[in-house]
Amino acid sequence: MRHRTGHSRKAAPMTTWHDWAEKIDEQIWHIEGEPHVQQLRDLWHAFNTDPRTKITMWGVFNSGKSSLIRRLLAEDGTPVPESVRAGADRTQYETHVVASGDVDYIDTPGLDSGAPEHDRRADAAAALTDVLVVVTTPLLRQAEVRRITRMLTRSGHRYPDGSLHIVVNQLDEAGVDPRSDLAAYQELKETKRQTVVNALRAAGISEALPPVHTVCADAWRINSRRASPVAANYDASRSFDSITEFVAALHAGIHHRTPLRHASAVRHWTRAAQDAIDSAESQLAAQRELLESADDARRRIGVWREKLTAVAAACEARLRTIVHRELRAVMLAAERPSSDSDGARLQTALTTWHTQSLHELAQLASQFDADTDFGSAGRGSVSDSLAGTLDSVRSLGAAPRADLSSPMSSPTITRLVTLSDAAGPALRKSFESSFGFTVDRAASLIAGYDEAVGHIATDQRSGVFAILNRASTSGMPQFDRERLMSIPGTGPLMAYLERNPELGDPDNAAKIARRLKLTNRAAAAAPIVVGGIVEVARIMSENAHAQRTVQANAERDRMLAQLVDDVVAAETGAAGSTSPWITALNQVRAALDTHTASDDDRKKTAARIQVLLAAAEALSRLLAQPPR
Ligand SMILES: Nc1nc2c(ncn2[C@@H]2O[C@H](COP(=O)(O)OP(=O)(O)OP(=O)(O)O)[C@@H](O)[C@H]2O)c(=O)[nH]1
Ligand SMILES: [Mg+2]
Repeated sequence: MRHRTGHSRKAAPMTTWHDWAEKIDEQIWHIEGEPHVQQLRDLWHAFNTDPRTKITMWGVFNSGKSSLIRRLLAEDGTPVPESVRAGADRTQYETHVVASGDVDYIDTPGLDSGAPEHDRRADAAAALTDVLVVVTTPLLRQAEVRRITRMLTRSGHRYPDGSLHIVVNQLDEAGVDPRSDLAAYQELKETKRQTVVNALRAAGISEALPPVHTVCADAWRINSRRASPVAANYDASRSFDSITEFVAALHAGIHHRTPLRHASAVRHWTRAAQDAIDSAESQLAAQRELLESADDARRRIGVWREKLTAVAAACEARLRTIVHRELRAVMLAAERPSSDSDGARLQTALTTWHTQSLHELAQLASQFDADTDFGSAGRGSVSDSLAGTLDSVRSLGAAPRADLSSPMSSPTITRLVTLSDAAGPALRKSFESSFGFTVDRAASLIAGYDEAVGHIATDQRSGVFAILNRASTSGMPQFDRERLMSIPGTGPLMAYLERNPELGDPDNAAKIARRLKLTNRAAAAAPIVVGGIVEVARIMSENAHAQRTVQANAERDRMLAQLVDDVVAAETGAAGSTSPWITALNQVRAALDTHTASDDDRKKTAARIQVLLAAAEALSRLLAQPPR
């Protein structure tokens, strides 16, 4: 909350500047934050609660500010303190306050001495004063005029009568010695005064031009080294140095202090607003640069992402080709009765694919890592965040290479693959066309068969089966029949096989049982290991081969496509897959995401830009409509 002044809020002009200052305060807060605004409030409060009238000397170094204060103190009869010294050197870097009666004279560091901090201090003091005395010399240079104009402008030109004096000092050194020709000296004084007035007018300080005094604070520097000069010490120049007139004008202007204080408030907050606008501009430049480089990074990350997608797509396409080729080989082998292809080739192919693909991924990650621009742009986090990923990708990439001969670690092998729903019905149909009866019928047939077999002792079964298998192709000779009768528990089995000729012999029954188990597992969407997939492929192929129908072939091809999809999905995209490929791919993706996750930062930057723009604009508007 803003500090209230001692004046009643009901006083109309007070309310006006007060509300205005509060609005300025609010906008500066957006740009500079609380501590800065609090400092401004404190400064104002300290100034405004001080009942003493502040008269501040301000001007370029060596113009005679300190000498003028020494003179004013001497004229007031106030002892001159040690701190207020006149010198040929720029020795003053601090602001000194010297009390004299109910007035405070404020001596500020000289301007344009090459220390911006001094200028800043002097300008700050100049804004918070009842009366500003701009001290200059007849040598008034263009740069000095610009300096004065700028300071007045940045304070909002708010200088009511009595609050601003321009003192042209050191007139005794302007070219004419007043002791030899007073008239010529007075003429020169007036000429110099006009020169200064014209220069200020030309610089735009035309309306309400403040009084311009031509004086000698310390003619011939007589008192510059005196520790504590008194009025009498200046008697030699009193007749022409115009200090008496200046003192009179100075004191006449400070009788009504309220308008002076209001003007001070306007100047203080105007100057603060100008500073804040400048600060907003430099902050805006920085924020925009931030935004640009963020956008640039985002574009380039986009390119990397596309590269990653391309690598992933190429690898996955290659996997599809490999799996298709291998499963097709399994199927074709199945159609040649002697062949005994298994999942080994598929496993090897998958291992090789992993090795190659991870290598490609690691390469891409390295290239990304080596994209030095990301590091040099001050966003080292890219490389940092990738480093871990790279390591793990590299180790993942290396592992299959090292383990090429050892058992495959691919999820298709180590984990179970779930056949999609489509496989179930297809397998059931395939079962029916293979055996001529339904899966359900097979289930009850096999159940009865198992029950019948159960009557035979385990160690006798293979002998019994051999006889029965032989019999199904060449009939059963008498001695075989007799042997069977001699083995306990064969009766029920023989009877069962005779009652259910679909079962054929025990070999066929075992085949039916195996297919039944597989089909049921697939139908229930149960997991099937890669061996299972190979087996399914073989069965489909055998079936198509046996039937030699277009329909059976189409079914086989459909099934092949289905199996390829399942394997590829397991390796590259099945939910929850722990395939090294998926893990590595996700890690690289995550690294890219981490870098682009600056989306929030970008939003913050964009929002900050809006805040700065709005606040700077609001301040400009407030400055254009200062309180009356
Ligand atoms: N001849 C002459 N010299 C003066 C007059 N007033 C000041 N000087 C001299 O000018 C030099 C600078 O005076 P200062 O009072 O130190 O000037 P300043 O503006 O306070 O200087 P900084 O504190 O460095 O900014 C000193 O040598 C003074 O003696 C004057 O009226 N006439
Ligand atoms: Mg000084």
